[in-house]
Amino acid sequence: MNVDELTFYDQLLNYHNVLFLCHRNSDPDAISSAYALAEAFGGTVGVADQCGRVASMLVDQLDIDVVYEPDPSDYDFTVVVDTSTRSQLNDIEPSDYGVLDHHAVSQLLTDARFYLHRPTSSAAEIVVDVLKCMNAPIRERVALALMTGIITDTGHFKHATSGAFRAIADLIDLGGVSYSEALDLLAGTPQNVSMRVAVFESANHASILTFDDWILATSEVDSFGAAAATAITNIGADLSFVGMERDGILKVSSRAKRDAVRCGINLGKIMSTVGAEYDGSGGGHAGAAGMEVIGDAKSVLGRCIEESCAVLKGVSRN
Ligand SMILES: [Mn+2]
Repeated sequence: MNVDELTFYDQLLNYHNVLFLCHRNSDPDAISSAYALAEAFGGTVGVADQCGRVASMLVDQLDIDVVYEPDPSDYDFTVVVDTSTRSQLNDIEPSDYGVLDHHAVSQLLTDARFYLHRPTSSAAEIVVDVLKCMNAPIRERVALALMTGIITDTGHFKHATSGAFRAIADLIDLGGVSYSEALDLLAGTPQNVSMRVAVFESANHASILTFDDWILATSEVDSFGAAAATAITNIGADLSFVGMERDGILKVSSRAKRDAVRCGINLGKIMSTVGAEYDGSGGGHAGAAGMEVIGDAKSVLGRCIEESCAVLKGVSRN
């Protein structure tokens, strides 16, 4: 059952000990959404395995209490936040759960008791609407966290909708914080040398295909696949697909420029289609998505390129 903010709020009042569960390798959007909800309703922030680099910094700086690898049976109810595929929860399988999510394709909705799902540019925007409908006071730390969630999930507003700007304005007004404070918080994330090396190497080894006016790139890395995919589009590719193989599982991160999305590319769909062909699953947004499969990297990346070319064939970017 898809519910609105008010019903979501009403439903949660039925429980006393709620786990707000974030996907593995949690990002600021997931952590800040779970944190804001846990503060507003009372409850616990859980993370399927670990936080990513930026989210770890948030947890540290804002002093957020997090339970890692929680057991849902220790709680009355679980709300899965900002998560589109089951595999993102590792082995954690809540039996009774709700969902708050913004991903276009979301596998978890069918079995949920209720869900608040809208295709916004960040989950944090939906949380802002929930807090507003509750008339909940928004503390400074919560406002700052949610701002970083919106800033990072929209790629510093590159993929922002009007709703993202509205949510930021609400957080400034209701939370009593400034936008620059959120930027300062993000700037405090330590630079990771091995990540930068991995990103350079992925660009160095990338295979580049031009198709009409489009540049499509594939590469393989040992780690930091998502950062590599982002970097490869930043230096000129319209579409990037980066494979990362570990323990027999191939993870693919993909990114698309706005132009490609405007011309019909939906990476969430491509990841979902190709993921199913290779005994795995995939999903995400039109411009940023991922999958986990079992298969040879060259062949899986090749299928991603084929699917993309089928969409772009004959499409003029003007
Ligand atoms: Mn998100």
